Amino acid sequence: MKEKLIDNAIQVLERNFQEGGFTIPSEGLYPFQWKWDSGFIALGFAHYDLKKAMGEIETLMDAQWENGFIPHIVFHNDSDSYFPGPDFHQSHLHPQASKKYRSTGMTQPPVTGFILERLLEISGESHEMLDFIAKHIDKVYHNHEYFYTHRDLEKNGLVYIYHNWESGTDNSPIWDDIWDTMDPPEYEFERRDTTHVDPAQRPSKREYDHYLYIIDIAKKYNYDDAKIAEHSPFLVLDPLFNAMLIRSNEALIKLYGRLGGNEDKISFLGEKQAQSIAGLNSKLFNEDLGAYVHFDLRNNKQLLYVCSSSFTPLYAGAPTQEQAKILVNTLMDKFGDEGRYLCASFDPTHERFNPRKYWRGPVWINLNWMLHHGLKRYGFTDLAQRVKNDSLELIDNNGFFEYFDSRKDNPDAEKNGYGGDNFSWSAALLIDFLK
Ligand code: 9YW
Repeated sequence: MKEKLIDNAIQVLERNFQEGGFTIPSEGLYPFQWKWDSGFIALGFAHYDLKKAMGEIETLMDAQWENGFIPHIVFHNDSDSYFPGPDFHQSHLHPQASKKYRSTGMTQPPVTGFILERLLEISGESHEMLDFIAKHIDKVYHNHEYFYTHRDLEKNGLVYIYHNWESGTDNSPIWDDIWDTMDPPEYEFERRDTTHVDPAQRPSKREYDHYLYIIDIAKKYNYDDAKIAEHSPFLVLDPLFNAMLIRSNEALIKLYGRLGGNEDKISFLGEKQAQSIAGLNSKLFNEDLGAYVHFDLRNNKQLLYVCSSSFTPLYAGAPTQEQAKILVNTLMDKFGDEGRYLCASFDPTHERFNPRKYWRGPVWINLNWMLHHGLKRYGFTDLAQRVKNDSLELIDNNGFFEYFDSRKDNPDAEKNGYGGDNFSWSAALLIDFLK
């Protein structure tokens, strides 16, 4: 079974690999390069083709803006199968945007640092990979500097996101509270995603109105960070986003140490790292819920929901051992029922849970990958193994889907795989799990 699955996963990656040297997440549905997808995809390639793994990161970093920002979608190519495309986003409005590529003016979780660290491991510490890292590490550092300079409003080491697409968890029920504070215009546009995927598994038209409206506000201010922080109705501290930054800081410190020199950078990152961990634990940990939660900066309150992002600080080594135990109890209590695969993307005991709809309940393989490594890091070996086994079983039973139903006994469908098929990070992370 193992070899067959790996072969199939390789086929998915090869089919999604594009001539320009980058990989799309899923044919038709997502026809461009996405930032955090690229990181996970590189891990899959690294197990059988290091050149492609390096190319994936290189093509992403090539679109970095002068201020260190890395966009969430790079439009290397044209395609009319996705909305909103480059004409809507208009990244050129920002004076420091890439002159080489069109992109979006928003970003996604900062995975690149820890991906470089994992690539070095997978390569067996090869000289080729070390040279590659030496060539690219300063760009990732510059990206972290960007976050701490422009996105850390309270100077407590926590960086904000200004759009739900920046979170990576696009239509999480958590954002419903923010949509309640807004009343965007009714946009007229042609949805493309619902021509590829059953609309019951995708966000609603009204949700899209909110997504587009926030982009319009950002465009009005030419994607200026300070103006966005002042005017965006969506301004959130996300535990997943900040955990990825912390985990990537840790990786950069380690990699700079390995390369030698760069003491000033190591000390900057070390200082920020301590602040970010303290910030996460004081501002985003909720004792009553026993989990990390999101913080709505615009309305100055914690958003009191538990979702798969709530556990990602484990992967970053941010919680104390005591907090880690609390997190595991919450995980088992709300998500861990034997009748369910781990880990639903939103609290299955909550009324907003929907087992079929995108980020409102289904299981996602990249979140499971981080959860697996986080649990291992804190010594919860059996539970980590369960998360890995569940991920493999879901893929083995259903195929390389984008997301999966967490119910083992799902009455609604024969298939439990939803969204895009032949999805790149599901394939890539399966390879990383199995190798
Ligand atoms: C969209 C590409 C992206 C992921 C996101 C996921 C989805 C795209 O697909 O968003 O248009 O809704 O939510 O995390 O990077 O795979």
